[in-house]
Amino acid sequence: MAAVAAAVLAAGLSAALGLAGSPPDIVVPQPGHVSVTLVAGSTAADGGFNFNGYASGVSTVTVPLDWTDTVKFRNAATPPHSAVVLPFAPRQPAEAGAPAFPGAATPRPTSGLPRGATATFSFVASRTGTYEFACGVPDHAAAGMWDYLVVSPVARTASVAVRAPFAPRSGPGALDHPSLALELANGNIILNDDFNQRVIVLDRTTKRIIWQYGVTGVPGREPGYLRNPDGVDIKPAAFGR
Ligand SMILES: [Cu+2]
Repeated sequence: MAAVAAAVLAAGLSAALGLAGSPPDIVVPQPGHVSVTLVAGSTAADGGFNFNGYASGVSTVTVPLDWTDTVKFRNAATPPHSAVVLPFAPRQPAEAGAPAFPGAATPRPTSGLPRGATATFSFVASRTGTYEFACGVPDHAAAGMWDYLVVSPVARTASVAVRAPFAPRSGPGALDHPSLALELANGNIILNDDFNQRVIVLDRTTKRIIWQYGVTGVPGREPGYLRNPDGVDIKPAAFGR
C-alpha cells in the first residue's frame, strides 16, 4: 500500500496534475540503496538558492528506513554551495551544524564547493523522521536553499515528490509537506497534507480542493481533526457493511 502510494505520488501526481521541472534524480540500483542527484543552483529559482530548481521544501525525497543513501552533489552556480542532511527545522539555521547522520555532508559544508565542483557522500538513513537537504554555507538555507528528506518506516522504495506549482504558497490551497497521494477510481487525487493536519481530495481537472478532513493547521485527536496525518487508506466498498 505505502509503496504503491509513494509511486503514485511521484509519478501519478506529477503526471496527473501537470507538474513541470526536474525533481531530484533518484535511482534505486538495488533494494536498500538509493542514489540522489542534487544540483545546487541548477536554475534561477529562488535567486539560484535551490537544489534541482526547488527551494524551501518544494521537493521531498522519501527513503525507507535503514537504506544507504548516496548523494551526488554538483554546484552549477557561481557562489559556493554545499549539501548537508539536517533535521528539518521550521526556522532554518544560519549555518549548518553537524549532519543528522554520520557522513551526510559534502566536504567543509560551511565553505561550500566552487562552481562546477562535484562531491559524493553516503550515509545510512538510520532514524525515521523529517530531515532536509540544506546548503551549509552561511545564510543559504535561510534564503530557501533546502528541500525535504523523509526517512519513512513504511515506504518500500525511494520516491520523490514535488509540491504542485499551482498550489499557492499561502492561503487555504497551500500544501505543507504532502507525503502520500492516491488516485481515486474517478481520477481525483486524495492526499494527506501532513503539516496542514488534513487529508484533501483534489479534482483532477480543476486542481481544486473538493473535500477535506481535518482543520487546516490545527492538530487534534478529536473527531474532525488530524494530527500529522502520514497516510491514507481507502475502505473497500464491502468493508463494514
Ligand atoms: Cu548555498
